Amino acid sequence: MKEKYYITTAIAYTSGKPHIGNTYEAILTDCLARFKRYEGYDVFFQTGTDEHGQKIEEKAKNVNLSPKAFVDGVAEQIKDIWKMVGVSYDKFIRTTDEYHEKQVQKIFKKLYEKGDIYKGAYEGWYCTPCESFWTESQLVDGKCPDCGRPVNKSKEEAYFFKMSKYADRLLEYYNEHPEFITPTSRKNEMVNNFLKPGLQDLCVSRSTFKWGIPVDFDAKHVVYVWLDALTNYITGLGYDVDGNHDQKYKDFWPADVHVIGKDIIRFHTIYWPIFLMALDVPLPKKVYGHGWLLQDGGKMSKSKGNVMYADDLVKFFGKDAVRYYVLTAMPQDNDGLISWESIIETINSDLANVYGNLVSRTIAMTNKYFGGIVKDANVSEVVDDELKAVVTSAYDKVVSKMNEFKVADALFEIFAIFRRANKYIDETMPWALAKDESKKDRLATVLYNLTESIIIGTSLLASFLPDSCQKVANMLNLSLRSVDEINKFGLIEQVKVCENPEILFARLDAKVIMEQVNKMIEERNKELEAKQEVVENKKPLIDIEDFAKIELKIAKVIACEKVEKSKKLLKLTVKLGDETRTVVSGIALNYTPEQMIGKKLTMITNLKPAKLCGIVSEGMILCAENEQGKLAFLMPENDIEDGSQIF
Ligand code: ME8
Repeated sequence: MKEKYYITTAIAYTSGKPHIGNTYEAILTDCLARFKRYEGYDVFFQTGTDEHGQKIEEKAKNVNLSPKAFVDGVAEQIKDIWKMVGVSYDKFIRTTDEYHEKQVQKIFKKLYEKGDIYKGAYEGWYCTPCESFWTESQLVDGKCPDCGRPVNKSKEEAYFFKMSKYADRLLEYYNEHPEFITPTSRKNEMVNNFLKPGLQDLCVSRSTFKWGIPVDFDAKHVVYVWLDALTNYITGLGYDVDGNHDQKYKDFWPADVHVIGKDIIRFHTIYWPIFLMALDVPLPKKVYGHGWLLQDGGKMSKSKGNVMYADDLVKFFGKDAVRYYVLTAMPQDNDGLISWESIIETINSDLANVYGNLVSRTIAMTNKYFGGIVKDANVSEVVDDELKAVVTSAYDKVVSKMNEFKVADALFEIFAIFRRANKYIDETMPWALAKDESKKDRLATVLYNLTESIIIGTSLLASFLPDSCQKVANMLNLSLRSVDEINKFGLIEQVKVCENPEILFARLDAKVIMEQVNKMIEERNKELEAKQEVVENKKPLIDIEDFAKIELKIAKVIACEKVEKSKKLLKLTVKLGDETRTVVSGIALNYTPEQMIGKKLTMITNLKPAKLCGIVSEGMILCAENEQGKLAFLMPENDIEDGSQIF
């Protein structure tokens, strides 16, 4: 029976479209999963979305959607992007899935009944308009970091998890499993910064917002995100608090590895194992914390039009080129850099010059010299052994790099085959052999060795660049080589390659591409600015009761004069049925007093009186204004009496 292997990504927040940094993690995990499948494991690969919390509730409100409708949209968008970059997941879990929600409620209750969760109070600085708690250090100049308004010291009832109870057991687990946290350098950070100073209890419920899984025995509270989010790794397999687990859970838990970013290592190596200890569930074998993909040396920010998204990149360069770039751009343990220019450079140097060129040259020469037939004529030379040694030693090297999550290094080992094969072409000079009829057999062997090298390298590369590798195999009219045969050089008996090979990775003209990219960024920035304006001008939704507070009536202008000392103001005397009032209005740049006389206008009649340039204004005239400052009054469409109410 195949050995089981369970691998997961973090679940992405559904606060918006994921950028290339988030997508990197899905691509990385996909390569690891595909390679394990290739090695012969029975792999279960889970990814998904983290959909609850106040931030998401707010985002939904900003676009006038219910939180569920909002996360439905983003989850679909994330699935589309994962598909676009070829993420071969077995399960996409959403924290709004009914099964997950039910289990989280049961987990919460179990831990409460066990005494690990208790009711306490969350203390901090509270911003009433934002309904948010902040710690002292989060405040900006003592004010709310979101809206800049004053905050009050406040307390909120909340449930807490007793983290400290399990600290010693966790330390013991670290010591017994030195590779639990990978890279191991991150372990010291956890021990020294969090465990040694003493673990703080973790807030696991909130009552100031609604968008979360309700605590079923205390309706005021929703489960606060990490207990909800982390448990996805077991609920996705069908873990059941009451012990009626699905077969998947029995087969695949504990996870072989959780692949996550460096910013959330603490949650995965402290809180997650402790939750599991409290539930009496075995701990995952490994947490791998990868570095971050950074743009222009800094963090990606969605508020700038230059943020890089996988779908744009795929549109410009294709799926496999994007996969190749992000995987090679990330050095082990450190952050990687991404820019449009460096992607173009990498595509040209590695994919077009090294791999694509090797494949197209080999196929072209096979067609030219042998009518497309690859067949060994057994005329070997010493240089062949060097090539074969590189090709047949690659698999073991790749496995060892992949086991250490050094994916960029694994790719380097595979490309060593292609580099060596290109050098082999230079060394053997097939075009020279072709000129000499007596060297025809040697030429056949050279092209045979090249084809063997390509199909072995391509089979190894298929976990990383699945589509391109399949295309290469098709062009060679060969199957990708299975793991049992990956080190066997010389398996092809005879094959006829395709006549007109497709160009796999065309060389890109950086200038042309960058012009297109800059145009796209410019347009994107314009769109963002326009959206920003809409958001800024947008007012919150109001109830009909709010609207009913405003009294609107038809007012007829019976007198009008300029306000002295003011360029903008006119003083209007208006008639509202039996009543006469004075209104000061900022319309003098658009209308003369004479133009105003006799007009029937819309007026707010219950505004508190205000003094403008010494004149008491007893209401407000409504008018529309366009971007150029042009005004238009709102006037009745037939001759209705002044004083009429507007509803
Ligand atoms: O953290 N480069 O979700 P998320 C590489 N919902 N990886 C990056 C990155 C970058 N520039 N930016 C983010 C969350 N990531 C939680 C996880 S798991 C139970 C809950 C990584 O959408 C980040 O480190 O903010 C994380 O692993 C993943 O993308 C999702 O981030």
